[in-house]
Amino acid sequence: NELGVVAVGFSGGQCKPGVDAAPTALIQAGLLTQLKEDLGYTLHHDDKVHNYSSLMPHSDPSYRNMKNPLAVSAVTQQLATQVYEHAKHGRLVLTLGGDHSIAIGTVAGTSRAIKERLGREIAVIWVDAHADINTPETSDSGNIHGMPVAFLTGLAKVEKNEMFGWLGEEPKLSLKKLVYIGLRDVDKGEKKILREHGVRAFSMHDIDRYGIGRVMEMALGHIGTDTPIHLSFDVDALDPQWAPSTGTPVRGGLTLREGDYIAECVHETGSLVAMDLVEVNPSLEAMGAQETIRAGCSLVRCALGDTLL
Ligand code: DIR
Ligand code: MN
Ligand code: MN
Ligand code: MN
Repeated sequence: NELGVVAVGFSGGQCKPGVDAAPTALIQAGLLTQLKEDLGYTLHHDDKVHNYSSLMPHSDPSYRNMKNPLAVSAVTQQLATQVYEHAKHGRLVLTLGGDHSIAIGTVAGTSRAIKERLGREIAVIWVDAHADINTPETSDSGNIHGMPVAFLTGLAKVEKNEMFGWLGEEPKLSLKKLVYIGLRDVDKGEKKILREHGVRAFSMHDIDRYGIGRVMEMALGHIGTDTPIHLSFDVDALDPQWAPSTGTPVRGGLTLREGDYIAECVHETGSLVAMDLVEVNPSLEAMGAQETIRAGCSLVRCALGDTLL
């Protein structure tokens, strides 16, 4: 039971400071101790919260509408290597963000390691209120945390190495191996992309209609058994009642139990190879920060095998 942990204190994929403080807050709340002592993992962690300060460019003007493009590209390239190094040794990789732009690095890292180690393509379960599949051209905000899926699937055009060219021409993730759960705030351009490519997506409407139990059966059925799974969990998938301290809260979300259930079901597949927990921002909502941190810890414990009985 080997677990690689990467703590990423990075907020450059969006505009609100504070999301970089999440890894420290989650660790101080006892998350890593619980994984070690209660769940029996052997941890591989450098005991650092990485801020990649040495990679920060002196000047980083918007480009093709993207904000902080050089910083996000450089950080995610380095993070991809960190995640790859854990995954190639067969470790489950837990990345604590940070905003969701960091998934460009984490998914790229697991994708490469699993291809090399097992000759397999990974599937990604993206749990989020948002689809994060804007291209630089469809994005209204210019925030790269709304674009990671477009970069990973090759929908967003890459350029020179320092403008995400390091991702290469080959997509890191197939649109057929992507499943969304929890969507309720999807931009017009994103809806068009999801429709045109037939991406499997379970919105809150589907969860209301079928219940979370059936939705997880269908989501995992789409992926198929024995496919390595990367779970990318944006805490804003949860209703603000459970996770108020996040940059872009959207009402009408998952209950904490539904979030935990998703994580438990993914654990039960035995196919989980990596998990990201992103967008916890302890500096927003002084009142709700502790609740949000507790919710984040719970989601991670459930995905890593904590059970109710
Ligand atoms: C919006 C919001 N779709 C954007 N995205 C967020 O900026 O592209 N993702 N908040 O988590
Ligand atoms: Mn680390
Ligand atoms: Mn997200
Ligand atoms: Mn989101």
